[in-house]
Amino acid sequence: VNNMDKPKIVTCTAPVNIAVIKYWGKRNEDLILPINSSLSVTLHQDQLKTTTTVATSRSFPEDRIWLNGKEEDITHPRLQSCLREIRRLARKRRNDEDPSLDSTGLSHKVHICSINNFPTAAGLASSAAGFACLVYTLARVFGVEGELSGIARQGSGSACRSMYGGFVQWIMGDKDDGKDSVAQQVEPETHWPELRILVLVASAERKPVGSTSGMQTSVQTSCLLKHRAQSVVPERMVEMTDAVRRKDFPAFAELTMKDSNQFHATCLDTYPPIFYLSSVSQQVISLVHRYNRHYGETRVAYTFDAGPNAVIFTLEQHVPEFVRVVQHFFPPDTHTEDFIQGLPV
Ligand code: 2P0
Repeated sequence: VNNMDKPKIVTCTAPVNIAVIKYWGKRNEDLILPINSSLSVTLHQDQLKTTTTVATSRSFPEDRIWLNGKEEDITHPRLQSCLREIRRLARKRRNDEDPSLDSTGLSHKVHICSINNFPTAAGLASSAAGFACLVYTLARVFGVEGELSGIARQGSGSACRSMYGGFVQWIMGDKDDGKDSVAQQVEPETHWPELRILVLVASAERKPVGSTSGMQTSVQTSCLLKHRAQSVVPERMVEMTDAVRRKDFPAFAELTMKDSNQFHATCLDTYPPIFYLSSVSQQVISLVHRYNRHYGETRVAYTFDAGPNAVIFTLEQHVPEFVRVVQHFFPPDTHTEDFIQGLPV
């Protein structure tokens, strides 16, 4: 095999991010432009993450993709957007900056292989890590650098926030072409070392209503969502950024819980309504409030995305005790849902 025929192979990982000010609703479906800004915390690389390998070779007759070992449809419009945008930037770079760059490489087809180390589509932000990782890995393969969150956004909105570590905001922007709808780091991952995230998996099943169609119905039918996007989130973005900067846990925690609750309220205000929280989720919510009330201060916060699994924020010093409390009320090795429903009344 001569050098030209040798596949080029790059592997990268990208972590999940957890929104504390939620994204829900698009103003442009094709470009994935949101109706409000959002803010999230990106997990560490060694936790919930996607690992993606991209190989490129002149001997590949077509682009192909495998997700968790199963081949998927490469013609998916969002995948095509990401591939097209990366190849466009690669061509631009060759034309503008470095005409000596290997031009055959740009026309080579890719084989993409992506694996999550957590349940896919159970409301654990798998598309965020997935598209962030895809875009970053493709960029490395094709030698593209610079702002890539705008491309990740076109794969899945929340993916743009996983392009950065630490505390990240996705600025909604106001341009029609979406050029200003990008992610920006608010504080780096080193900013708040005491902050901890626990994921309480209430169900690892696929969610019944996907985020994309769920938020479409919400935009069409929920007046609460309109109010939230116009009159609530702008102020909360300022307050949350400030709480993060000051490492003010009670302020951060209270805003996080309120924003999760309002997001789920907009789901209930959607017609027909969408229920992502289960009875277990509701019990976790009650438990967190009882726990905080017991200490007379906000030590723990919950947030829920498009599924019943709770994401808990707390500080390092409270982790062992809170985990004991959770294990007490949700004993391991029981089917919690059956267990609770099976209790005598
Ligand atoms: C978020 N979620 O901010 C919110 C909170 C779920 C609840 O971003 O259609 O998978 O691909 O842009 O990014 C889930 O929405 O939707 C989401 P698309 P995405 O994390």
